[in-house]
Amino acid sequence: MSIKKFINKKSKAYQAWLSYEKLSDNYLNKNEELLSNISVYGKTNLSASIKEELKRALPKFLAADFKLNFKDRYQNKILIAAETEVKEIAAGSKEISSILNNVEFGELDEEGYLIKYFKEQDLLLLTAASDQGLLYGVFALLREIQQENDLLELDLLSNPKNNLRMLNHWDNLDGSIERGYAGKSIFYKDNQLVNDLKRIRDYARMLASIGINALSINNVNVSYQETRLIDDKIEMVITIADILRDYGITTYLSANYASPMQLSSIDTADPLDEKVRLWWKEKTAEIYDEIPDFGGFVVKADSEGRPGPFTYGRSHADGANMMAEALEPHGGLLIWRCFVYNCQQDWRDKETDRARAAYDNFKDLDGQFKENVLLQIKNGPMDFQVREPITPLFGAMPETNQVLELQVTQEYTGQQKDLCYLIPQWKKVTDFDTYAEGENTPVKRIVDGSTYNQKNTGFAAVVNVGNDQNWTGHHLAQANLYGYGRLAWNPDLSAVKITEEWIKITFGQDQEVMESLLRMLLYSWSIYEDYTSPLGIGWMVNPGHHYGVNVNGYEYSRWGTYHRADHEGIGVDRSVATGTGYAGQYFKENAEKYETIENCPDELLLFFHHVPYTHELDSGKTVIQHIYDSHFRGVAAVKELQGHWEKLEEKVDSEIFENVNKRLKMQLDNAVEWRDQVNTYFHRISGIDDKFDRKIY
Ligand code: GCV
Repeated sequence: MSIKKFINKKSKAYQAWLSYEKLSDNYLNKNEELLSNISVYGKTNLSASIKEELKRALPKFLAADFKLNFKDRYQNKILIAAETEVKEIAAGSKEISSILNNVEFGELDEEGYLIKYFKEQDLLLLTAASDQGLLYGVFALLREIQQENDLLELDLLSNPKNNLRMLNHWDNLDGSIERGYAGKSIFYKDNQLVNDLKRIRDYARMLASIGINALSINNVNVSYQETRLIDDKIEMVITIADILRDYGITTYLSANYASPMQLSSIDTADPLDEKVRLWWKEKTAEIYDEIPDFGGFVVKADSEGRPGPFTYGRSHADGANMMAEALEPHGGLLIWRCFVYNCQQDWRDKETDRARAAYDNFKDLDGQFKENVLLQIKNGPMDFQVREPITPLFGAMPETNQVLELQVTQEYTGQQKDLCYLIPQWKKVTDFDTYAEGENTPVKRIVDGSTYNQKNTGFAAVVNVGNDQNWTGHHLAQANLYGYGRLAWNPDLSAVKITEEWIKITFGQDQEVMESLLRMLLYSWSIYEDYTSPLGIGWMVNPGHHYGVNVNGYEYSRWGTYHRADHEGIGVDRSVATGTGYAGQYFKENAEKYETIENCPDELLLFFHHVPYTHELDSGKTVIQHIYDSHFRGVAAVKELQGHWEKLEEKVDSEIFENVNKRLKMQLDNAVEWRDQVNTYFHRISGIDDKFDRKIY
C-alpha cells in the first residue's frame, strides 16, 4: 500500500517564488494607497486569473486582514487594462485621454506589456495588446513589488524575444518521470490523472509568472499508455489543457511516431503511405475537436530505440512533414527533435563520432521542412553534459525553424542533490557566436527567429519538477526553473540580474542572504565541473541512472572507453586533420578555434583533442595536475557552500534551511567520492604524482 504524500500548500517551499511576503513598513508607507486602489478590466478566463492572482498577492503584501475590492471602473491609481479597453476608458475620461499620447501601444507585441507611472495623473498604467500580455504584466508588476522597487519610477516595456517558450515533461502515465528528481508526476498516477488538480493550477501560475506559454505533458519516449493520450485517454489531456489555458499555456503532446500501428490495424508507419497520412489527419482533427487550441506534437524519432521514418528508408523531413501536414489546417506545430544518434556505433572507425550525429543527420535537409515544423536541438552535440561545446547545427540551416533545447532537470548535473545552478551555463549557450552570418550571430539570435526572419522558433527545456512539496527536490533548484523562464523571455538578461531577482522574491531583502546565495548559485556550476568533468571530458558517471562517479561508466563503451585515456594521455580527437572531423562542422572561425590544440580553449580541450598528461595548459599547469587540483578544489568549495548556507540558518524558512542543508551534505559525500575515484584512476594510469603530494587513494 502506498503512503499518501502530505503536501503543505501553505509552506514557503511549496509557494516557491510566489509566496508574496508582507512588505517592509517603509515601502508600505510609500505605496499602500496606490496598491489599495486598483481597477482591473477584462472579462476573459485570463482576466479571471489576473484578478485571482492580485487577490492572492495584495492582501499578503499589505497586511493579513486587508480585503481587496476591485473596481471595474477606472479609479485613478493603478489601472490594469488591455489597449482596446484603455482607449474606451479614455473616451470618457479626460485624465486617461491625456496620457494616451505617451503610451507606446505600437511597440507592444501580442504577448508584451507596458507598466508605466504617470506623475501628473498619479496613475500607474499596466497595459498590453492582449489579456495574455496583461497576465505577464501583472506577474511582472508583482515581481517589482516583491523586490520593493520604486513603483513611481516604473517605465517598463517588455516583449518576449522568443515566440515559443516551452517546457517538456518527461512524465509517464504511471506517475514515474524519466530523469525526474523531485518525486512523482504532478499530472499522473496509476495511468489516471492525479486527484490534486489544484496543484496543476498552482504549477500553471508559476509557469505564467515566468512567461512560459507552451507545455508538452508526457515523455518523449512514448510507450503504449502515453500513446493512448491521443485516443481513448484524451479526456486527461482535455482536463489539463483546460487548466493551463487559464494561464495562457498551450498544451502539446509527445507523440509516438508509430501511433497508427499501435492504435489501429494499419501495419506501417511509412510517412509516404496514404493510409498513414490519412490516419494522422483524422486523428489530429479529432484532437482539435476536443481541444481547439491544442499546440501540436513533439516527436523523438529514430533515436535510442524509438520508431521513425528510417525504418521505411524515408528521411526526417518525410516523417516530420507528414505529421505537420495533419496539424497545418488547425494551426498546430510539429516539433521534431534532433537528438538522433546511433548509440551502438563502432567508433573504432575514425570518423564515427556521436557528437557529429545531429549535424550529419539534419544539415542537408535544410529547406525541406514545412513552415510549421520546428527542429528542437539540444544545446550540446552529446547530451546535456556539464561542459560541452555548442551544437554546430545552430545557424547551419537558414531555411529551417530552430528551437534550442536545454535540460532544467539535472540529469548529468547533480540530480537536484548537488547544487548546480545552470543559468551561467545557458548564458554561454545563448551568447555563443555561431558566425553563421558573420561575426555577431549568437545562438539567441538564431532561435529567436531574428537572423532568418522566422516566427516558429524559440526555447524548449526538460523541466525539473515533481510532486515533492518544494517542486524541485533541492529547494535551490527552483532557481533553475525560474531562470529558464526568464531567459526564454529575454536571453539578454544577465545571470546576475536573474539570480538577484529570484533571491529577492524567494527570500526577501536581507543583504547577507543575497550575498551568500548569489555566491553559492553563481559558482555552483563551476564547482560541480571541478569535481566531475575536467576540461570538457564528461560522461564519467554511473551507467543507467547517471548519478555519481564511474570513470568508465559510459554506457556505450563496447568499442572502448569514452575518454580514450591510456597511460600517456586522455581526450577525444575531434579535429579534421587527425580525428573524427567534428570540429569541421562549425563555421570557419569556430572550426579553426577548435581544430588545433593551441587554439582550443582549455575548458574544452579534452572534448576536442587527445593530449599527453604532461601537456601544459594556459594556466601553466599540466593536464594531470589540473585534474588533481580541480578535484581537490571542488571538494573544498563544497565545504564553503556549506559554510555560506549554515550562516543563513536564522534568516531563511526552517523547512527550506533543512532541505538545502541535507542536500549539501549529500553533495559533499558525492564530491569526495568523485575526487578520490577520478584522482586515483588517473594517478594509476598516468603514473604521475601530485605535485603537492596530497593523499590520493
Ligand atoms: C527521454 C538522454 C536521457 C534519456 C532521454 C534522452 C532524450 O539520453 O538519458 O533518458 O530520453 O536523453 O533526450 O531523448
